[in-house]
Amino acid sequence: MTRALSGIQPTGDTHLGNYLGAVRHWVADQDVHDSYYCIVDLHALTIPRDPGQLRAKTLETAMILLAAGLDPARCTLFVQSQVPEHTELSWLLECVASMGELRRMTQFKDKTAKGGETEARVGLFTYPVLQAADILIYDADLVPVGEDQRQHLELCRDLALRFNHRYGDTFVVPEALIRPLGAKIQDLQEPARKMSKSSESPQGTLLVLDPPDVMRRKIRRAVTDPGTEVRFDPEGKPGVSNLVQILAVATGRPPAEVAASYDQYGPLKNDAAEAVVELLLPLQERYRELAGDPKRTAAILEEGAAKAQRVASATLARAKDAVGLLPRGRVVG
Ligand code: AQP
Repeated sequence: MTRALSGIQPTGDTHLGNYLGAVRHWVADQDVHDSYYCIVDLHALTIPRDPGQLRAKTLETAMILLAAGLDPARCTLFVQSQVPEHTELSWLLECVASMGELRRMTQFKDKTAKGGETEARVGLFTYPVLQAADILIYDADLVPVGEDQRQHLELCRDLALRFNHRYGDTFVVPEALIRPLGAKIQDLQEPARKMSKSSESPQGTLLVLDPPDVMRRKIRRAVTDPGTEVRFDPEGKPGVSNLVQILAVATGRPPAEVAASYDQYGPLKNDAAEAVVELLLPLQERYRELAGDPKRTAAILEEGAAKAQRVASATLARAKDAVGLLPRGRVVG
């Protein structure tokens, strides 16, 4: 069975982009692949964060994933920092990665564009290597992600190939699994930018836990484009195409067919809003049940971390051996 691995940051409120671009596929993939999903809390430390909020968001994110349909009997769900092997492997990979390739990461460039590099945390520069460790440590064949992660996945593959070339076959070289539809949901107020947990656009970010009326309002107030024609053309009509895409994914229809059934923006917005409400209501109901019993989720995460650690420690031992680190208690002749 192929193995899949993916992660989500507890950096804020889980949104429609996370759900359509990643989480819904994770749920479907559980029965297709040996699936590992982690809440990547260490990545959240790359920018300033309130400790209490980070802890709360980590648990909340786990509950959202369970509410979306992840089933601990069919996948392994865990918190990254509870499996310390990730950070140890990350060091080995940092000693394989080059400054030049990390400097090319567009997310680093974007996030340091405002304040400059000097004040940026070193972790913001190196976290794509930790992400590579998150993936390689599980011998993952596939990494289901949204479009924004394509460059990081390329880096992960390069590091795996270079490590294998330098030290002998150690890692599985993974493939990014980016589905054509829903992989890039745009901000509802700024359709040129992707919907993101860390953006400063509350009206542009539709949260999976938003009350139905708030979801409806956000979609009805979504920024559209000049003219009145409804067509799926993400370059020429980014706002309308975003709504068409959301409705297409929510209803399982091709975007061109969805676009062809509207000749005004208003009805498109109404139908997109209703489709999203219908899509997310079951998740919200299950979330409320889970939120009433946080110990249940903590126990699932504990079990997930133990299972993940068994795989991670074996891969880490292989990698340490490959680079020539002396194992404890062993004399090498
Ligand atoms: N807008 C999106 N459309 C489709 N997929 C998306 N993903 C994220 N945004 C979109 C996918 O969701 C998974 C989890 O990603 P994340 O936790 O990095 O989400 P985020 O909203 O991007 O979080 P942040 O904190 O705002 O991160 P930055 O600032 O780095 O963008 C991934 O599979 C991702 O592709």
